[in-house]
Amino acid sequence: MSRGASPSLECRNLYCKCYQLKAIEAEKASFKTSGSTWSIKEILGHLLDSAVNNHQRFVRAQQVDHLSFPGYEQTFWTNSQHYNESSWEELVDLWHLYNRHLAQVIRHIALDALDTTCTIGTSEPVTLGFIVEDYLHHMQHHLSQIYERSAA
Ligand code: NI
Repeated sequence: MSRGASPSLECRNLYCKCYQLKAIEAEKASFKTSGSTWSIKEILGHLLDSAVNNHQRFVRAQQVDHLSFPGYEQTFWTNSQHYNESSWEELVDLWHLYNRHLAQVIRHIALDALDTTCTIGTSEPVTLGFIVEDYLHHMQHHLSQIYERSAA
């Protein structure tokens, strides 16, 4: 991966996010406005689900010419793992360390592997490079959502 392509995964940046997340009180992190709306813990849990699914894509796509991989049903994933019962601090640590590892994975993807096409679930094929960018945008989107929610 070209250097600097994933600034949001740089160690210092991740550490900073981790610090900001831990500043949110656990009680606030588990607060649900309604049964169907995710709490802050569940949003971070969703980001973990995204991390573990994308981890598989990042690695598997480097081994083949074309990757076909299942999608994941996000509501089922968050509900079935009961993230609201998790310790907030442990959840943040898990998210932090997992992404530190993913930063290493992404850093070592060869440039030509970024062109490998991937079909995820029933979606149109996209390149591995797109999947990496999309992973980072998706993370930023939900982190902003968490910060907004925590400030409310
Ligand atoms: Ni999402």
